[in-house]
Amino acid sequence: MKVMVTISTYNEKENIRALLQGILALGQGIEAVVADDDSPDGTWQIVQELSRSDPAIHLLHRKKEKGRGSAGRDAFQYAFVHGAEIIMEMDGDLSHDPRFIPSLIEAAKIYDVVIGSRYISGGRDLRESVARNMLSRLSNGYSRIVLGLPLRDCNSGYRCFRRRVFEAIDPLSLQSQGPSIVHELLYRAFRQGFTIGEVPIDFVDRINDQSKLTFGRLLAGMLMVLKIRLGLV
Ligand SMILES: Nc1nc2c(ncn2[C@@H]2O[C@H](COP(=O)(O)OP(=O)(O)OP(=O)(O)O)[C@@H](O)[C@H]2O)c(=O)[nH]1
Ligand SMILES: [Mg+2]
Repeated sequence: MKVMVTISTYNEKENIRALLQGILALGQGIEAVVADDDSPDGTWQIVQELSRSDPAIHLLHRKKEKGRGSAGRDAFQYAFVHGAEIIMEMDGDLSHDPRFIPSLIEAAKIYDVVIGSRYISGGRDLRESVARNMLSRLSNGYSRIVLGLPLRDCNSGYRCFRRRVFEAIDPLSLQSQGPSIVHELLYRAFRQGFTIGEVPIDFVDRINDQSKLTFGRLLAGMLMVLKIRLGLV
């Protein structure tokens, strides 16, 4: 069974090598697709170098378009057209540990969509900042209520999809330019009746470099969730 893990990256040079090595070390023939937006720090060069010696690593070096959403869209599309039966996504900053990949894949035997969840029993948000932790919970509660999803972690970007999800939802039809692609895809999968399960993960502070989250980004994200609910996205 072909499994492809998609990772969007922007300035993750301190993290991407260790992440890719962690994925390959799982030793299950899992392939990785990195969609990088021409990161000024040269993240894409590291991935390019690794991809030359390992055919399980694929680089999408995006120069025309920028954004977490469209990068995710392109990576899903790549995995889909390359025949992946299981298509995963995770962040590229080591806040998602590859050691949870096998449990997500295992749960995909039961569910069409599997969420790596901080907010179910056994899942943890281990970030140091209590404020960030609280903010994430509030923002997650908002997403759950606005989208009407009977799920605990609606903001998680650590997820696993069976191929059939993308047979029903064309990756190229995803509209979000930014991080709200997480909600757009989840909401559409839910509305189409796909089964969705959650497995526990630990979510940790991004390793190396500064957080890119700002108050403005948070508000923009909340607005996008509302637009998704209203069918404007
Ligand atoms: N290709 C691409 N990837 C992006 C972009 N913005 C963020 N990412 C990547 O998307 C993933 C999630 O973004 P993060 O910046 O970690 O978002 P976050 O976890 O909400 O916030 P912090 O980790 O606190 O900064 C990471 O792998 C980022 O490198 C972008 O504009 N383009
Ligand atoms: Mg992060």
